[in-house]
Amino acid sequence: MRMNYHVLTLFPEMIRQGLNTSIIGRAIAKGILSLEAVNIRDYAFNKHQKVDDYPYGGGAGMVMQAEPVYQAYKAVCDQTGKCPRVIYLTPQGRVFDQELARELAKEEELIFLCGHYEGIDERVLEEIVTDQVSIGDYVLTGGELPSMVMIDAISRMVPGVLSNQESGETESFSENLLEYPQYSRPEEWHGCKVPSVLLSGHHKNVDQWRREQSILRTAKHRPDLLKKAELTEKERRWLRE
Ligand code: 6GU
Repeated sequence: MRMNYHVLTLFPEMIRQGLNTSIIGRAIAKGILSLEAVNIRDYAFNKHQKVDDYPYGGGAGMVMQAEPVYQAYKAVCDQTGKCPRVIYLTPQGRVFDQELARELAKEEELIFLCGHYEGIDERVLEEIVTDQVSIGDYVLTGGELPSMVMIDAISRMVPGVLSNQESGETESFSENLLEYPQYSRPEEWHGCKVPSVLLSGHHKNVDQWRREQSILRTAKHRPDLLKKAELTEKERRWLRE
């Protein structure tokens, strides 16, 4: 089943250029994903193609008007014959994580609504938005980069997007542990040697070392994740030592 993304934006080129390379570009070329960037400006209802206006009540900046956003949304619904979930990218939303990526990867159509300026008229948000999502606690100039971040994370959970070789990674974060360190040739670089266990050929020892490294890294950099991670009682004791 193909995943069809529709991104409503004032900067469609940003979306097309940002997602046409690497793994996502390859999946689009293979037909596992489709990506449509809808220019909200094409649905402006005045001859100057203006899509923003001053905020009622005053204040700085401009507000994106309801009608062009609504018409762009309606065009996607008419074209697909469905009314897909609409994800509005906003710092006010629920913070995006791997669990939400996994959930959204099960949909067949997704609409992303990218705001700009001081935001979008609340009335159209109330009428069409099903999910408000933020990608973290910092402020960006628009929803385009967050929508691309979400599309990347969701797509790698869609069956067929990653090759067999790549798909070992689909489970990594579900364990709530950070990745172990990786090394490649040469054996010594700038006086630093590759950990000897990785050269030993003992697969069981390699696996155990990697597991320990993952746990240590998580404890050091993301102790919050460790609470959710599934560690054995033995591993928890070892970590306390
Ligand atoms: Cl979704 N939008 C904007 N403008 N800034 C953000 C964000 C979204 N998530 C984090 N910062």
